[in-house]
Amino acid sequence: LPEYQTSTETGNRTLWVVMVIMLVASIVFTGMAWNIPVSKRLYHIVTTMITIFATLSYFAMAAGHGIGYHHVVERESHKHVPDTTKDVYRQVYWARYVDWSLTTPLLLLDLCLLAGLNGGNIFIAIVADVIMILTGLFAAFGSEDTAQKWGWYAIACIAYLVVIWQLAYHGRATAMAKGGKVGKFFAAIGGFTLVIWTVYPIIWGIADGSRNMNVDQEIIAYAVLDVLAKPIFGAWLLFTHQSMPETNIDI
Ligand code: RET
Repeated sequence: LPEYQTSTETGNRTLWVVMVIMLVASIVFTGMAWNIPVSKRLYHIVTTMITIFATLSYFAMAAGHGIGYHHVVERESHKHVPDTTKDVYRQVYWARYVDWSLTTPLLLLDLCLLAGLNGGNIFIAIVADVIMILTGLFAAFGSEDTAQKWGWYAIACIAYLVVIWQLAYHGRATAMAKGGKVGKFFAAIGGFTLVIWTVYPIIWGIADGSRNMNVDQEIIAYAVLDVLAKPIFGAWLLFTHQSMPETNIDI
């Protein structure tokens, strides 16, 4: 008999709660944008788009859309009889990957603008980030074979290292060059981002990768991370920007 790994009421309620948090953040960030001149709103616009995309993606997932089933054949060993196999179907929320492929480049754009990175470095960071998310999607769905799955995962991790290199090395240098205040703020919010983002592949490995976490636990883990990475990150960036003119940007 096949085994179905699906979310329950707990996971579903969590998805609705996060959707409301993302919606409230979008409204608050929009209100903040209205209070400053149009020419100075780039951080606000980018950040609001991030939470709007997240609102839509959480709405889809909570409503039961954007979900697929990943089929795996698990081998079961027995003591005195030959091994048998079991078909496992696990819910995978592909809506997340649609969300991440749009919102993680925008989050990086916020950080790149803050750091004052040049166009070339910004472009490398964003393209590497998109490669990370899409190869992560292949890891989640593309293959039933474990070795291939972890192969895609490894490629995604290499792309992630490229992102980190652009931000932590080049970004930190240009942020420091903008002066101590911006340098310190970039180090703080960039360090926060690095820690939060690095937990995503860990959760993925435990949940989707090795199925040691059930679907509800996975939803809750990503919910906490998403709230930190989007509304909390965004509020920190926008409030600091308003009180620190050195973070102003020319574009
Ligand atoms: C995957 C799996 C493959 C390996 C790696 C991953 C990294 C994902 C990251 C996601 C960040 C998401 C954010 C969402 C916004 O709220 C795709 C999980 C490295 C870093 C910040």
